[in-house]
Amino acid sequence: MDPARFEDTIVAVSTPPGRGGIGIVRLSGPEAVSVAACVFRPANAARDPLTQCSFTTCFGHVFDGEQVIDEAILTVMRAPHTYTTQDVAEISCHGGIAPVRRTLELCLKAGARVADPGEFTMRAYYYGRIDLAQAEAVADIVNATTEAGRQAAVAQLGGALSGCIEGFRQRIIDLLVEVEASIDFVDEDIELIDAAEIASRTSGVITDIDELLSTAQRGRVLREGLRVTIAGRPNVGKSSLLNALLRANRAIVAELPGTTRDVIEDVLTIGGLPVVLSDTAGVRDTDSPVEAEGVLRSRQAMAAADMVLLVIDSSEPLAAEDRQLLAALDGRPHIVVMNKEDLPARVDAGEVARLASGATVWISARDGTHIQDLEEAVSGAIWQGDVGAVEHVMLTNARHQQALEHSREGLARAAEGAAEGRYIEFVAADLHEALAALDEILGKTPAEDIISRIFEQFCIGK
Ligand SMILES: Nc1nc2c(ncn2[C@@H]2O[C@H](COP(=O)(O)OP(=O)(O)OP(=O)(O)O)[C@@H](O)[C@H]2O)c(=O)[nH]1
Ligand SMILES: [Mg+2]
Repeated sequence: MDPARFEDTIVAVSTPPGRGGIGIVRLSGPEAVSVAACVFRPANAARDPLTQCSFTTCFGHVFDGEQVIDEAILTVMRAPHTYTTQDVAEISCHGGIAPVRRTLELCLKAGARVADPGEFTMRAYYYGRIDLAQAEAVADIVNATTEAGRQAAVAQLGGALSGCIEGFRQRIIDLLVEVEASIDFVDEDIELIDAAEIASRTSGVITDIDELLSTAQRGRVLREGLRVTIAGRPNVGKSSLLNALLRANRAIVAELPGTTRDVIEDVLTIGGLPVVLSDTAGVRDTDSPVEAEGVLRSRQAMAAADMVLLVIDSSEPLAAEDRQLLAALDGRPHIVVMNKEDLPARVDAGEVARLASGATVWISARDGTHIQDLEEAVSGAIWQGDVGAVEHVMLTNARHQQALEHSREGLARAAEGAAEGRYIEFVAADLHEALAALDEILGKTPAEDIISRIFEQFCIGK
């Protein structure tokens, strides 16, 4: 991050490449409006982009010399109340590849340079309009594929997480002030903070950090999707269930046991949650090396899953493989899916209930009956009955989670050190470490590599 580069005027196409109704070429920097004025001429000759008021638009044309390139609208936003805090100009032309590219080239010729990915947002961060966690939320909003993911990201952009981290910071700073005062004034006759006070205040912050950390699992689900694995012995209807949930003919279904040999994965939304669903090979002992490899992969997929949908054929008595699979669930989040409810039931439902702790849902994957009940059970199990609800403050980012854990360790060490009567300087050093970890989340002490890694993931023009 070279601050001198932020004084350049940058340009980028902010709309996706390809054909569309409108294509926006966006400029930011001290020369943003004058570059736009070189490229764009108002239809009303009395108007001049250089004197155009902030947050107004003007109709006109993009010109290359005397050649009209396209009809366009110019929007001028003047510093400091803009996305980047600098002057910003946007030229909205027709969204074809040719007009947008020509407009971009003309802006480059007029003195702008091509923006790096995420550079508009990086400027907003650099000039202090948003902190690093908010900048990351911008990328999350752009990338959100589900309603729940969008909601969490918007709350983060609005400063919900930042406010919470700031609260922790202030409490640590207040404590540090008193701890450091007792270092400085150790020989003087003033009341110093004691170990019990340090311990109780650090543990108060730790409790609140833990509460925030406890949202991380849900947060990860929002970003990466819930990994749901469909498992069961051969021929119980696993592939039929995948197809029923996807409402598509994705996996081969056949009467022959051992049809699916590999893990088949697809993505869908259940109750506003992104779900990565995988169908696996039926688990049984087999002499076929290919099927055996499939069974191995099934077991791996089960082990990696956030949730297992264990399918049982309700039209048959429970088999030894069913019992083994039920036992293998072993406390992992799961739902027992009693399939083929369209056929007469021959399974001992009581025995299944004794072997599994999770919910049981009866469906027919072939006919598509009660699939919705299953979907509700999946989202309900993760959100504990509160389907799709997004907490106001939520950790959705692994970087934030790591930094919080780091901060928590520093606080715990400080409390321990105070309790053991260690030198107060050591306690202060641990508190400083806890504080520095929180600063990392907000980007207060920017570490170059972290910042460039974050902004590299942005799309051009944001
Ligand atoms: N009657 C009935 N038959 C079903 C139902 N679901 C699946 N089947 C049938 O059961 C057979 C096996 O279905 P699949 O979906 O291929 O089963 P699978 O568990 O993926 O099997 P493998 O891939 O071999 O492990 C097919 O003949 C399906 O038509 C159902 O709800 N009712
Ligand atoms: Mg199958």
